[in-house]
Amino acid sequence: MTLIYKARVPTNIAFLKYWGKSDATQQWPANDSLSMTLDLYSETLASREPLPAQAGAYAFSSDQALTASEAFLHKGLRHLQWLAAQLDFSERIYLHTRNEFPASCGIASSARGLGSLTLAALACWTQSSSLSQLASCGFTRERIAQLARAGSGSACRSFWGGFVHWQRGETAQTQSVLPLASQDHWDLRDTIVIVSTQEKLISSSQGHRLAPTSVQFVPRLARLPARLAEFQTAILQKNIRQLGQLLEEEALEMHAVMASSQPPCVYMSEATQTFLQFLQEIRVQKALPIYFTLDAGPNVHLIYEARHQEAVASLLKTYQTIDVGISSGPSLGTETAQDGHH
Ligand code: 2P0
Repeated sequence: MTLIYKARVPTNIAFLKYWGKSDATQQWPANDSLSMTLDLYSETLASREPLPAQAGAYAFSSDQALTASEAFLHKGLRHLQWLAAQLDFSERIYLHTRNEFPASCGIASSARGLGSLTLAALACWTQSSSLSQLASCGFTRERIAQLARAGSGSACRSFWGGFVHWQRGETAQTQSVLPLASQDHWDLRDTIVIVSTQEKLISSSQGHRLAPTSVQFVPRLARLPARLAEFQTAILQKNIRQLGQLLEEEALEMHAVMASSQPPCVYMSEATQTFLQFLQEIRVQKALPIYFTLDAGPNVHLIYEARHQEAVASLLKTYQTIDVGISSGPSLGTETAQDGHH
């Protein structure tokens, strides 16, 4: 019998965006960010025994890639090796990550992917079968989030449910992640409209490096503290119109920084523009409070209150969509398998 540690970590959508780093080696963001944790997960299975590779999944050992096909392999393997060296865990472990929705669909999967990889590896190395057991081994949620951050900055926000604030702090060492409000606070939804399933040409890490070359980067940083306060108020007061206005302003500003970087990174496509025009029209016609935000890609996230779910679905009948609610955060458990098979 093989004991398998199973970590599920959700993704998140940034309301206030992390775009640009003050220090890439210490993974220190140039600004605070704020996100909503989404009910869309990556699951990583970890074991001391080899795990069979399965279609659509990745498997790693601490020193060798077993199967993989995408950029995630490189990022994940590098992170696993970094974790082992950082924490002095030399035992070889096997990991197998799968995304609840295919990563090939162009949906940012690095926060949940790197988050679940980190959680599963730590559970396996410390033989912890729950989050509380991990905490008693010295791996509190805060510490796990900080370790995951090294793999992918946005992953640190995925360790809490609801609405989450990543504070950059005064120094790289004093940055922290704080929950702003729980998943029960406000029943918002995110409908992701898939306008393109193409892999992006410029990785987020490259994009972060280019951000400071935009003339709009420094003026943006000056505006962000005030915008953060407004976002916090809109969320705490559940003011959807204020939230919507801030979301759109922020998403377009991030894309303006991207597009004015040298060289430019253009993540929006013609299909994105066409969809945003369509959204503007239906908003006028139907007077529906539905707002958009964007990630580092062409797909559109529609944020709205859950009571409008049916109306949104009927408007988007001809589009490919993923409709998600708010997550309560990660989970950790164990299962057993015969001879390393599961
Ligand atoms: C965010 N994004 O706040 C922003 C908005 C994309 C657009 O964080 O280099 O994969 O691993 O820290 O976290 C995507 O970047 O970058 C991202 P690294 P990450 O969600």
